[in-house]
Formats: sequence, structure tokens, C-alpha cells
Amino acid sequence: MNNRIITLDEFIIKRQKDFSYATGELTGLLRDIGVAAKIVNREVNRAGLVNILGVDGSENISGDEVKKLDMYANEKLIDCLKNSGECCGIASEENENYISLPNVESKSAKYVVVFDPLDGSSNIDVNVSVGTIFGIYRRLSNEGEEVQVQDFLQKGTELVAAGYVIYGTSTILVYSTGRGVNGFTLDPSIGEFCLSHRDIIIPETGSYYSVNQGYYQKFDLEIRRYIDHCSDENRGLRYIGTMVSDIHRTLFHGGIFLYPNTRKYPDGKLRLLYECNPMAFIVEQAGGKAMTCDLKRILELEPTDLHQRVTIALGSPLILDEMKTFVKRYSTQAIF
Ligand code: AHM
Ligand code: MG
Repeated sequence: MNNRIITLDEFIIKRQKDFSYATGELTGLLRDIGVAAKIVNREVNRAGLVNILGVDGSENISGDEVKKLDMYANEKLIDCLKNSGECCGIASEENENYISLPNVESKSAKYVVVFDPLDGSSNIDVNVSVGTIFGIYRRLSNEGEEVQVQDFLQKGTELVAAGYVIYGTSTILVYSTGRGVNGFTLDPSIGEFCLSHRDIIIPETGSYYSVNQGYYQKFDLEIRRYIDHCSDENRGLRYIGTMVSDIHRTLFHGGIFLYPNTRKYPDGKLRLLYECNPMAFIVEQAGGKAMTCDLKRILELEPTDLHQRVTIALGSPLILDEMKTFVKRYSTQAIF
């Protein structure tokens, strides 16, 4: 048996050779994100000790409370990408506007990066896992010029790479460049992400459903009927409240993750650019399906706003087909 450790850096470089046109920029960018993830991981692990837990006091552009650690993760990711010279623009869930990187090297770079620096902020100060989500697009504007909003408002089908990091019992980075999905676990003793989950495939079906059932009365009829069905089938309800963690479990154990519209969030809560597209890309690459609760493929949605929210349902392909049937059957009926 071959027990040789393959580090994230080694793996990324090996994969670069699969693309004859690759110049190494994407490779560099993925490595920089890996470095940023290690820095954020260090702070997440010692957050309780260094007084960066708790509420920062401000609200982010979407009106949610911002925690101190969110801000820290946001700054670290921006710093790492700014210094990399391999990306010309950044859009973060925590910033109202995109950031154009002005130095000469960055201006001539061909990629833009979108991210949610610390997903699951309500879980930060109670020691429950949180995550980072990222997506990489090729710019549409001319190299050498400042980036424009259109560079970020691209459909998920245009993603060059996407991934997430989960800061859980172990820290795991999962990413895809459109040729399957691989996962790397951080070995703290050597400070390296090591290949631990090769060619991840989501189970065709699964016995868990993941939704905030507390909002049941606020969901549309078709979604309530589908949730009733999951319960009738004795499926287990699992809901952490950190999208990254709930989808990570779904990727390995199968089932479905849903965030439908509610009265508070009439378009859904999760953001298309920073959360839904990258996670949908990973799930599809692993053989799963990802759609809105009114059955549009997430990756084909045309973004119109940097902070646009959408409903989402993703997971095992057979389970998503089943949900589709329920939505089609009940969505035309009046809700009483
Ligand atoms: P955040 O980016 O502010 O952390 O919000 C996104 C999170 C997701 O991780 C999670 O799926 C969802 O919000 C939970 O929301 P709710 O508490 O309404 O169920
Ligand atoms: Mg989030």
C-alpha cells in the first residue's frame, strides 16, 4: 500500500500539468487561499483565548450582525489575495463593494475571487464549526485595466474553481477546478493540508434532510409537503446552521440541504455569489444536483447584484429529483 503523503501544494502543481494552457496563476491563487485558510484556522482555534469572539457591533451589507472573527477572516483573506499578485479583484460577503487591486502586477492578473470569509457566524462564539467559501472566475474586462462589476456578476457555470474550508473537529479544505472534487485535511503537526478524500462522489440518495425546521410554517406549501414526506419516510433531521458544515455532511452521507424563502427572507437567505454558486459547483462536480426551491439550476442563474440572495436545495441526485416531483405537484395549489 502506498502511504505517501500528498500535500495540497503538491497536488495543485500536479493538476496544473493537466492543463496545457495553464500559466501557474490559478495554481498560485489556490495555494494563497490554502495559506489564508491556515491563518484563519489558527485564529478560529484560539479565538476564545485572544478575545476575538463576540459581536463586532457593526452590521454587514446584508443586515446581519458581524462578529469580530468574521472581520479578522475577511482581512486575512483580502491581505493574502492582495499580496499574491495573481488576482485582480475581490468581492467579499462582508464588503458592500468589490475591491479592485491597483498594483501593476495585480491589474494584469486574469482572475477575480469571490468569498464568504467566515460562514456560520451565529456559531462562532459557541465552538460550533464554521467555514470559508470561495469561487474563482476569469475576468471579463481587459487585462491591465481596473476590474468592473461584470467581472463578478458571472454565472456559476463560468467558475474556474471553487471550494470551501471547514473548521471543524479537523480542518478540511475541499476544492474543484471542474475535474472532480478532492479534500485535504490539515495536519497540525506539519502545518500542511494533506490529501485525505480523493475524487469525492456524493451518494445517489441518503437518509438525512437538513433545513431550519423552526421556520416550517413560513415555507411555501410545496416545501412543507416535501418536508412532511422526509419525516414520513423516517429520515433524520440534521441542521448545524453553518451551510459549509451541513453541505459537507450531505456530500459524504447524502441527502438534501435546503434554505427556502421565508417571510423574513422572501428571496431566500443565502447569497448567490459567495455561498450558493461555489457550493453548487462542488456538489455538481461530485455528481449531485443544486437548484433553487422553484427548480432553476443554481449555476445557470444570471447574477444581477453582488449581494443577491436566492433559495437553494442541493444534495444527492435522486433526492433532488424526488423534491422536484413534490414542488411540481404542489406549487400550483393555493396556500391556506
Ligand atoms: P452567515 O454567512 O452570516 O453566517 O449566514 C449564513 C448561514 C449559513 O451558514 C446557514 O446555512 C444559515 O445562515 C443559517 O441560517 P438560519 O439561522 O436562519 O437557519
Ligand atoms: Mg455565509
